[in-house]
Amino acid sequence: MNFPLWDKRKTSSLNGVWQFKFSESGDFDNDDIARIIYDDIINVPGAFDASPAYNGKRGIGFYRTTFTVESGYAAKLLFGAVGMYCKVFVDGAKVGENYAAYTPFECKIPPSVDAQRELVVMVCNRFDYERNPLQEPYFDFYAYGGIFRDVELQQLPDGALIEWVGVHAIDYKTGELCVIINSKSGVQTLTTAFDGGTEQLFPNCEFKDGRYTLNLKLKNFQPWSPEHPELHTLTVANGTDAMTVRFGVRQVATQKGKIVLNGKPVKLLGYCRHEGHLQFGPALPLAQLIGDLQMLRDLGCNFVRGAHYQQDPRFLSLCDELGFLMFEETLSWQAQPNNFADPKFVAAQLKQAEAMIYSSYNNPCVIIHGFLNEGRSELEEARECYMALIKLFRELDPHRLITYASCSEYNDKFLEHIDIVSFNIYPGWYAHDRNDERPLGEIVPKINVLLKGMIEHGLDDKPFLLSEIGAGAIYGWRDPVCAHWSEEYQQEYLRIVCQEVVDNDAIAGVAIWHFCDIRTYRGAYALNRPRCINDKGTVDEFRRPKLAYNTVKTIFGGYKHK
Ligand code: ADA
Repeated sequence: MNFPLWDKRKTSSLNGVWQFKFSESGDFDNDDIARIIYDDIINVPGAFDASPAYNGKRGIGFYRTTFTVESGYAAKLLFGAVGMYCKVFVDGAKVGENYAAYTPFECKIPPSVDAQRELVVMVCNRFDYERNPLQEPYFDFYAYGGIFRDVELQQLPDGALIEWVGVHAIDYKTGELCVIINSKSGVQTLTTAFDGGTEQLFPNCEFKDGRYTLNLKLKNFQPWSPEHPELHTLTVANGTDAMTVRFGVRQVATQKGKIVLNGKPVKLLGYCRHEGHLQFGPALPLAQLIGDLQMLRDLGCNFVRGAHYQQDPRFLSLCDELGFLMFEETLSWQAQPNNFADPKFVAAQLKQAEAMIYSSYNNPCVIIHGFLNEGRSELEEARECYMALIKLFRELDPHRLITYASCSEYNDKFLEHIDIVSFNIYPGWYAHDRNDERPLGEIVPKINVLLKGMIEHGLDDKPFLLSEIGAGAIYGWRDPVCAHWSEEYQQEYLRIVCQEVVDNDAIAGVAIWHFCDIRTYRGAYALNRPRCINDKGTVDEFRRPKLAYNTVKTIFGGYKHK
């Protein structure tokens, strides 16, 4: 079941078949949606440009459906994710817009005398930096268009709404919790209940600036951990509205170069994972989300880095249930000085980061928050943006570790401000020595140079994470000379990486690049991406295991069924 639940709102899913019109030349500024003639149907959620009829097309997809809300009631539409950007219209009037492809957003719908309402979403997948500074054509993953994730309708009760509830553990041993509730300012009476049990009453709760904080104590629990992913629910009600969230009691910290979960060091063994599939784009069916985690579990992983954007909330929910640890990050790829100098870019980064913090606040699986993958963090021009993001994460969610995946090594200017030093490195793949026919010997020395650097730069109290490392292999390409792109080369490569990570105490973890093959550039940027696919998956785009699969599994230890 997906959380949160709003027990007093009439909710319904708007997923399903919608009317559709695709326009290659459509004008995103033209709000006259009454003129649209819908000549097709499409699935929601889904990426229209991953569907056979509109594969690879860029333009505007007009989506139309109807819904009902009792006459006189206000409502809310909750969109899980719409890429690349969109405008939302109800009964012909604009009720919202969104310019961050993987970020959830909501639109408030005013009451009407008519129960039947019309919903149109204008979805554009054209690169347009002015509107959408978060996605650019040079990114190494395909930018899809469509309503990617669930759409939910909520009919709202009259009165003060409970907008958000966040729970975090003050003490994972005693079960002391801090509960933050966002609602209307003023005095309210609240009730709370753990796991659907006895209610506790809290009269005279004074909400200031729309927020009230309660300290509660959960009894009879065990801390959440990969070995024991125990989850609980908390229902907060105010007479008018009620919200149920699911959480786990756990604490994450760093200590002497280790990541520490509930007081014990944990080594992170896992993969970076784009949410992608050739047939579905980023809108994966539940069976695929579960299938991906079954494979990761089978490999012996306990860790996923969600690259390079917020992953499906259903995926996070499954990670909570199965006990995976997550590095969650916002959408960005190799941001440049022109981006950092642009207030529009910085504002968009902060906005999506804030939305990510609120939406996954209660997922115990998320232990690390990240941002700006491979931004130019070696440049002074990047400082303002990095520092603003670090400040935001520290203020809104001080209970998680923060990092960013850097490719600047020790030229990086901001490592001292984050909790984990995370480096993306590709020794032996984008090899230093291009004459070497088998540059696998570069891998371990490179890791050791970086580890030495941690001491030299006074960073050795921080954990060291290999946030990316990997090699490409084309599925089925076997080669007796074990050349680049062969399954054999990737197998050898990952054997060395995984063994080093497991054996070397100074490495806090690895997120191998990458779990599955994924679609990327179509233009000439793809000249080192055979098939226009990033082939560094340990499984291919249809999740068929390559040779390296069993090697990683043997070293990581595989999964032992309980
Ligand atoms: C980078 C980047 C990834 C991917 C990878 C690669 O480190 O962060 O998104 O592009 O390189 O495959 O080369």
